[in-house]
Amino acid sequence: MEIMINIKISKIFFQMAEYYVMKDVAFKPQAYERAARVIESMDEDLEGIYKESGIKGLVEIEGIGQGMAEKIEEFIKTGKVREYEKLKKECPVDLEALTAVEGLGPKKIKVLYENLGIRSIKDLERAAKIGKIRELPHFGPKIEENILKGIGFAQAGQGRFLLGSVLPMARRIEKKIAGLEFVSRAVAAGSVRRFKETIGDIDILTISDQPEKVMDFFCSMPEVEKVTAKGETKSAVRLDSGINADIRVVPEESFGAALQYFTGGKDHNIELRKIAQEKKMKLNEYGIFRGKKQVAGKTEEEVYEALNLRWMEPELRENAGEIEASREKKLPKLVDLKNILGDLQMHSDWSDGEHTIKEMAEEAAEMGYKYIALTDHTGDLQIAGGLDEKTILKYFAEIEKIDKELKGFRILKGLEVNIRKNGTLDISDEVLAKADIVLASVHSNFKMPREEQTERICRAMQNPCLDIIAHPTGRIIGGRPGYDLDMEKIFDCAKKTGTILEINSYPNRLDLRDAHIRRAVEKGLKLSLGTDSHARNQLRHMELGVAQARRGWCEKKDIINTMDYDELAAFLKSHKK
Ligand code: DGT
Ligand code: CA
Ligand code: CA
Ligand code: ZN
Repeated sequence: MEIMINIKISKIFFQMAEYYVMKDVAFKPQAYERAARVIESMDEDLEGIYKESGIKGLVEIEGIGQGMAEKIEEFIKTGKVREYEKLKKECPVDLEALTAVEGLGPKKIKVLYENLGIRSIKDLERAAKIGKIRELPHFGPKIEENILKGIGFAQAGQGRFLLGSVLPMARRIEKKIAGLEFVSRAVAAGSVRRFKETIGDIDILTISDQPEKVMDFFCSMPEVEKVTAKGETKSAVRLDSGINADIRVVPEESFGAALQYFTGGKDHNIELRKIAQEKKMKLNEYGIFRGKKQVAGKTEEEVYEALNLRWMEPELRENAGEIEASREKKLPKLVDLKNILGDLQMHSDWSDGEHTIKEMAEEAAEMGYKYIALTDHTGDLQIAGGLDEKTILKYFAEIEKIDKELKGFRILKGLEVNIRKNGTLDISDEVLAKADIVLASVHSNFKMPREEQTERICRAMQNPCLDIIAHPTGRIIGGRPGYDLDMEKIFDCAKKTGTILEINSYPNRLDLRDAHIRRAVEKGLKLSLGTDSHARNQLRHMELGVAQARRGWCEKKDIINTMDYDELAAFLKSHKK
């Protein structure tokens, strides 16, 4: 569950922290950042707390003082925080755009503004291209080069939204509209239905015999910020979260064809249209036609069948071999969320998580899982409260204790250890041998040359205690590209050593990405799913990882968390070669 108001307020507080850094104000940046983090990972609705117990209730939240609580109240009442608006107005630079460039924080941006007058991405790009940035103290040619790379990346992500934030909105709208008495169906089609990792806009499709009423309802939903077009059967709006949504009402006899068409992807549709033409038929959003006669269109299944194809899951529709596979009856039987029996990456308050081991376990048990792995950070990673070897033993003892208390539910003693620059792990084999499951990942030295970075990870995989490489490429969607890796080599090395690769389900990671997953499956590798949760509400992100796995053509057998506990425990003892 994502709570929209919490997300909005935490975003405002994060930005206020940055503005205060720019203004050289002491303490406030830390205070606002801390509050923003707490709010971001809360699973209670701030508005609910406020309605129930007012400012007093808000002040009780860790990290929220009186002043902060008043700003939350102001936002709930007016939709605005005046101090934030004022800061934004006073700040001469486009902080939001500039901080989106990897490696640029408010402190660096301040230096860039004061020395070179950089206010926007355009200014930044110009200065980097003519070599002005390398001359600044503490910058240098390497940072300049990274800024140029970062700009390209930040712009590529512009105007797109994470699936993880769009999905709850799309579903809420879908549900509201489907619930209207004059609507018989409402479905979010487009990239939302294909579960793409980022979404351009939301495309809602409905069946109704009173389209004008649907348009009125849609355009006056409370989350609509602006109506950009309102027609008889089609409308488009901008939502207050910044994303566009459009809606179409179609007749029942065309619904399947419309759903197929507006689900896309575009390249998949173009191929289908070619097939229709070869068969002397015409395919469009109203149906398949031979001359003037509609031969299919009411359901998606009949549209595909009219083309001698089998219906296929939306996640496959990217014109990446699925049409051939469908014709030859070789479509994969995709893994499903209900096949997942446990979550294999999460953090507790023993390192940088918000909740206790017990709270995480109880939440997971409530979700219907049979087991989880607790995988707190270790050693070198001081900022994330990494555990040293002595503390790890206590942490394991605590896990064992809680494991005994919970009936019908198991907790694996796990760790997420750091892969050092030379490919060794930051915890000794002696301690790792006491764990049930060991994840390892790169959390430092992101910018090593390809060969060295690849070698570093391959070397780590040689360690017999290491089970899983977590978030293998390190990319952050809209944040930074992954480490420079030779993925073929990584896959070969994983195969040779029997190492599992993770599909990290955190909304801005989704790492491995779909194309990598597909290749890993082709190579016969085993994959694991982990949410990388740092709070219990984040366990729900599993759905995003499963969607990514499906986009990578994963079947149940490819994912180790589909095994039951005993099978998995035995597998973890024997998979390394
Ligand atoms: P997005 O919104 O950028 O995340 O991606 P989509 O796939 O939702 O794309 P969108 O919203 O532009 O269009 C929705 C669907 O409509 C798309 O998946 C396929 C269909 N579509 C759009 N443009 C074309 C086109 O030029 N040709 C065909 N055959 N289909 C199209
Ligand atoms: Ca779309
Ligand atoms: Ca669209
Ligand atoms: Zn990590």
